[in-house]
Amino acid sequence: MAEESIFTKIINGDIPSDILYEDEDCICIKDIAPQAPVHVLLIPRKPIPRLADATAEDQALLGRLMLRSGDIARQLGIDEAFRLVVNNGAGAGQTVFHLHLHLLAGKEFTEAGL
Ligand code: D5M
Repeated sequence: MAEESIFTKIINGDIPSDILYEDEDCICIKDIAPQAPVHVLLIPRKPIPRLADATAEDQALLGRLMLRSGDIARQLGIDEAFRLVVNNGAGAGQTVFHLHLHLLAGKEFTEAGL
């Protein structure tokens, strides 16, 4: 079996974390190394390693994650301007191989990167 990701450990409560939001599908935590004044991670409980590993079976889950990101942005008061980022693969900067959406806001974004 593949080793548990740090996010699975957080989801299981094995590593303490400030959970801002959670439901049956996902949790939302503050990023430990924020790249913007607001930087949270939306993490599905299901440990899909990379977006490219998601299958048709995950279609509804992926849709719900997108909808949740809008809800969380509203809760955080950043729904007028935020950026949603998914890094897929080490070459794209992915360091934790458990799918997660970066929700970033509070600064001016001028290009496609973080
Ligand atoms: O993003 C992985 C992100 O996960 C990166 O921005 C740091 C963050 N991270 C790593 N460990 C933790 C813990 N323990 N709490 C909160 N945030 C964490 P990637 O897209 O894989 O580069």
